[in-house]
Amino acid sequence: MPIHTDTVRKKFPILETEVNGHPLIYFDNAATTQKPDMVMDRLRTYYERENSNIHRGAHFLSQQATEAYEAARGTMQSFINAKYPYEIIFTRGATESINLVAHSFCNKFVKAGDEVLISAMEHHSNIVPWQIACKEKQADLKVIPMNEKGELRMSAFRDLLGAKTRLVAVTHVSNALGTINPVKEMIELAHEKNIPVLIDGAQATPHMTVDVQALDCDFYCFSGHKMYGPMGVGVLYGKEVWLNQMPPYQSGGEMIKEVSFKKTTYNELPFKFEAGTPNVADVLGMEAAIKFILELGHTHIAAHENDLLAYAIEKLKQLDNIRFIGTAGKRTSVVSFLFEDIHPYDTGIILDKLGIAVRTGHHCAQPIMDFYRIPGTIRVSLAVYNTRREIDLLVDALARVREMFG
Ligand code: C6P
Repeated sequence: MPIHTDTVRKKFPILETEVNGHPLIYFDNAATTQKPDMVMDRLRTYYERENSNIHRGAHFLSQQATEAYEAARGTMQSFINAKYPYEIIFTRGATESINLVAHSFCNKFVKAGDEVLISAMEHHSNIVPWQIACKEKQADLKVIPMNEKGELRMSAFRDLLGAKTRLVAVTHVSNALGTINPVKEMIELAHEKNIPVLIDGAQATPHMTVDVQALDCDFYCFSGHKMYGPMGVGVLYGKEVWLNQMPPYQSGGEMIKEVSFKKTTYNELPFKFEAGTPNVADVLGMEAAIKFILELGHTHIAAHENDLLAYAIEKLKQLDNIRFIGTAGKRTSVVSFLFEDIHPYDTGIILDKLGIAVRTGHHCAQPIMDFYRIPGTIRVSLAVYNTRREIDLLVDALARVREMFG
């Protein structure tokens, strides 16, 4: 069914908030989405009736919680169509997932003089872990360049894939530009040279269906909180063949088979990568968020958000001195811009006074801002509960900003 925003919005009590005497308009969804009732209810039910440590106790609550946690792993598996449930590793989010691979994969497979390839439009979470890992291994970090529209230069990418490349790590959707990268084609090109590929899907899973087997990516990661779920929980998908060869990332309980003071043997997948007591409640909350998305349907969500995006761009174009940052042919849910003569931060402050939440600044993607030689942008990022009316109010507010600054 097409999205009926009045019905959807009723599930998000926070959207009734007033900010500075104005109804909240929440356009900071790429930072984190708001949470529907069913996610909050799931957290409450878990702590009220099911709370227990898992994989440890023989008692009723522990068994029940273990079953729920492992069933949630199955939900994640089918959400991204992974082949096996044990290819799903629960993490704190996209950042931790990337750190896990950067640490563990590079430990095993990268040596001095090798290369890791990332792109010019990565979030800091998909830059810094590789910088650290490459420094440790005396390897080189190479960058796929992009054009003025904010699209990756595919011919340069082809040229960069070489005998020394050990891994490609690239974002599916840019958080600052909204660009959807041609990841399937990139994976094919890398695989022609037997190079594995990690896809940062933090900004993709809320907006589009992801099929890791169809993509044939080697690693894929996402965060629960950007897709209507709780904070502090996320997923790393990894192909069995890689995960089995990689050493543990963190160590302690759960990730071991047997421990003596002389020697420790490691647990099987996925537990080898899930040291310590896991975040059971938030995993279950993320499962509820996935059910929320699947009930609405990615097709309907995308249709709604694409309509809003096109509408927003058309309306914003009418404002004087506006410069769009990121005009790729394929994009989703994000419009980034600034007034040439007004600092984005000043614009953000005024919007906030009018109850409108946007993100201003570099969006944890400073190299993109350096590329465009700008201090930052105003980023409007959309979710399923946003409306055309909210965009009209945003454009009115921006017109007021223009008036104030002349
Ligand atoms: N981007 C934004 O406002 P975490 O923080 O681990 O959930 O996600 C990190 C991350 C990784 N990759 C991409 C493409 C991202 O957009 C993010 C988070 C937020 O754009 C917060 S900085």
